[in-house]
Amino acid sequence: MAHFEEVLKQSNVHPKPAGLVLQYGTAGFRTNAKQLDHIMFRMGMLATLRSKKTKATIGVMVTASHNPEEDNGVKLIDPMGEMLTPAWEDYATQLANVEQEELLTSLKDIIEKEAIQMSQEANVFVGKDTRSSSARLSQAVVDGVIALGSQLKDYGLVTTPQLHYMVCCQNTQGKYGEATLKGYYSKLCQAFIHLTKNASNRTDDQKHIYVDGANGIGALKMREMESHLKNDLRISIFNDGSRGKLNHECGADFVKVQQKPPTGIKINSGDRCCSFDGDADRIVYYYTDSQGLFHLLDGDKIASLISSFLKELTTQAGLDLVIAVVQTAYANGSSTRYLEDTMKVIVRCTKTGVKHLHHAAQEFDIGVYFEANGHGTVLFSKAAEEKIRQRAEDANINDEMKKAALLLQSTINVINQTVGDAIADMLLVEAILAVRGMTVKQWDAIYSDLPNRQLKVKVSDRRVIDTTDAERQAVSPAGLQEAIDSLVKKYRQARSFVRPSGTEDVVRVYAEADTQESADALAHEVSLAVYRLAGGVGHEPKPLH
Ligand code: G16
Repeated sequence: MAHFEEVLKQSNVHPKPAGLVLQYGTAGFRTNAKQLDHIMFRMGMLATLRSKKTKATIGVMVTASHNPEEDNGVKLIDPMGEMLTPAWEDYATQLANVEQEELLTSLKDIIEKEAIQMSQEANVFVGKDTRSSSARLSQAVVDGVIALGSQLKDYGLVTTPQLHYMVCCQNTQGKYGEATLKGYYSKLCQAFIHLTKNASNRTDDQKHIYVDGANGIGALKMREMESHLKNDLRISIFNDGSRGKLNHECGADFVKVQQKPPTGIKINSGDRCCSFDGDADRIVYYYTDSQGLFHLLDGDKIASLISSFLKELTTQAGLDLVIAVVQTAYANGSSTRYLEDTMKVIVRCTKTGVKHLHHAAQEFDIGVYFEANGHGTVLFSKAAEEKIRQRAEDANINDEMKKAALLLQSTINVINQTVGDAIADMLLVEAILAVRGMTVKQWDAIYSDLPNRQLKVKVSDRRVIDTTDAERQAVSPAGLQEAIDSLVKKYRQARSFVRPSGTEDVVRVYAEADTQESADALAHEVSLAVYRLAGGVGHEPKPLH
């Protein structure tokens, strides 16, 4: 077939380095940008096959999110704007790793297994972040898409969640919104303005937010959005990419892991700040108090704020809807206790990776899902959306119920339900604080985090670590879980787990305990156990103090 000749021709322009093997990780392929040209070309082809199979538009986003500037990666987006179905991750890995001469055989194998009609039309949306390698790599994606004869729309520079949004809009024939940046900004901003317009408790300083753009795409997109907010929110953007390096000492991952403010941001005590990551799908909040102490409000605290707001509104609107919060093993123990004991909402724990949380959240009327690192959103079932709509239009209810139902409708519209979205999440948090007249300190005080520490350990092959129970227990290498268990016993209110990262070549270690010294000591001791039992490379981990 003509397409296959074109594939052969183009694959010589995007050759695979012989012997290179890469795995589809937590959120797609991710490694040094120099190794990714063939992956991008091949993922362009896979997206085309997925589009033919689903008879829908598929998205391909070129980004390495929180990773350093020299890395890059690719995330594939399924028809409703969600992450690629895990069933196809195996095809992605297969196609990524076959040598040049087996490429056609591998493509034909996928076509046959999935019974794909090659005459079916295909459509692929492509987007990229601001990395210097992204332009070249997104061209490789485009070459792959065109080689298999698909239609294509290149959105150029967009945040990851914006591309997820476009894909969903396209495949719902505009029911979710208009598949343009203008459509995205106006939907979110109109909903935000609606939420805040009658917020009688809102103070002036609640109309001003400081944003660390991680020197990435989020900063550019916030600037684009500003005019749609019609001065309802003042935004001061730091780390906008004009000087600093992407994700370097700034951004959501840095702030969360280091538990300190990013460089490049000038703020006074009590100012409300947030940090995005490199592709603006994560957000964390923070402030410093009058003693100069740093306070982090991470994904757990954001989930707690949002779920309490939704519970209050559904109760006021007289709606009986089941609300659940989905977390991962990284969720702070205090947040889980607060949600279960004080808020009385259902809490679920899944493996790391938004695809797992998203899936679990779909089981409820309202599923709030957040990773502690600030990656999350809210999902409303179709039935829940319909009940809210009917209640808002019901002429026979009292004013309080009506107001709550209308606020719920606007809340749905300010959220990007396809995936975690730093911009949409920020607008939602800002609206909730405005409606409640709540300061960042009051929000922070809903519960106190247990002190915690995250570390990374380099090992020769991180796949030697295997986990179970939503990553809370290590099943291999032998002896590691026993070692962790006996270390945890030495400290009060302690918990620790380890897991191989799916985005970096490291093993991640998490520990929490009653004091910061204990959490730090436990994290260090567990790191040593990983180093010794899982084939650590380089120097032994040193104590933090
Ligand atoms: C991705 C995933 C997240 C995950 C993070 C870290 O985020 O989408 O769900 O928490 O990687 O994963 P790991 O610990 O496996 O490296 P992002 O924002 O980097 O795309």
